[in-house]
Amino acid sequence: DTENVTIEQVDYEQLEKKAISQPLVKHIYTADPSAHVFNGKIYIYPSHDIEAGIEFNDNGDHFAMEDYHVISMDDVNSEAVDHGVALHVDDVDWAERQMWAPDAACKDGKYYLYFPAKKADGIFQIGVAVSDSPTGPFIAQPNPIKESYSIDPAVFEDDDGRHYMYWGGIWGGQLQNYRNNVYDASKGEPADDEPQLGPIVARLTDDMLECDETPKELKILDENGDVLLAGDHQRRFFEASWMHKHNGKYYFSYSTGNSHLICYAIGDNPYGPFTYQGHILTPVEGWTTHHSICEIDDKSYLFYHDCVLSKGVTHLRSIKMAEINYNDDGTIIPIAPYNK
Ligand code: FUB
Repeated sequence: DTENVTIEQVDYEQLEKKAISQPLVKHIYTADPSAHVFNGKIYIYPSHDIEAGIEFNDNGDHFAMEDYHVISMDDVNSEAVDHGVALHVDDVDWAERQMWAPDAACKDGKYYLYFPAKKADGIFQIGVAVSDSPTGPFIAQPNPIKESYSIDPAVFEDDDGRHYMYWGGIWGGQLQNYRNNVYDASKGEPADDEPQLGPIVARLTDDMLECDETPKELKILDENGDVLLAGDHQRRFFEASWMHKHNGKYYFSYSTGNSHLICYAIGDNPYGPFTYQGHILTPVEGWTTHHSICEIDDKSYLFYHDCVLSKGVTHLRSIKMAEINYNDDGTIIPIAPYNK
């Protein structure tokens, strides 16, 4: 657990040597990498971390990002190329601040960047911006996606070409202020012995710009078929939704937030229910952990981030990638980000 380790106690040179992978880019800080293969090339859509001089708090105000850069790689061993600013908050009519974890999708030759940001009233919503190129520049729609709220959109394309957006995050991500898609500031996290707040999913419209149905809460079940409890901090959903498919099964993965794990659950369709399986990544250096999983040339890769390059500054992160493997029963072999 990294929570109580202070910067002074960590030997970052040693940690860098022990890291199973190195930052993909070092000239800027990047986080929350959403990776895709579009037209045979790897594109990564990360957050672009900056130092805004805002003190750490549980709302995450110190994550004050202003724009997105797209990173591309010809293959898993090639250089990661930064394509510059793809979208800036100043060019999004409805958004005021905090451009958090994005994702992207491709349909019929157009590229869609999905991103959360706070409006002037301090409430997060999710927007979409469109481009003819996977690297942007992206032009934002004038309004956020109508039925969206909270943070961390992840857009999954199923084999039939339909796209689903998964989202949500508690604490700074504000999901605890919603019940049945309705905002209620008086609501908070459920009690420890009550069912957790699940992530949200909705199929997208054919034009990729809106939800095509009323958003639904995903159920993540324990080994007895019961929804994980809100007090089960080692397993409950916190933020960082991701969906991928492997051998016909649907894998929903996510961060447990304050216990710093990337976990996953398996289901039979995009809506679940999903049954908890275990963790994929043990804690990284830094408070947040956020990932994506992408199949590239018949191998599976975990894209993730840590704070080793910034020597533990929790809002100055660096994206990394590492191969992951499956057991014969479809479970994922977990990885640790640093060798002992
Ligand atoms: O990057 C800002 C926030 O930190 C993301 O939206 C969360 O998932 C966490 O990684």
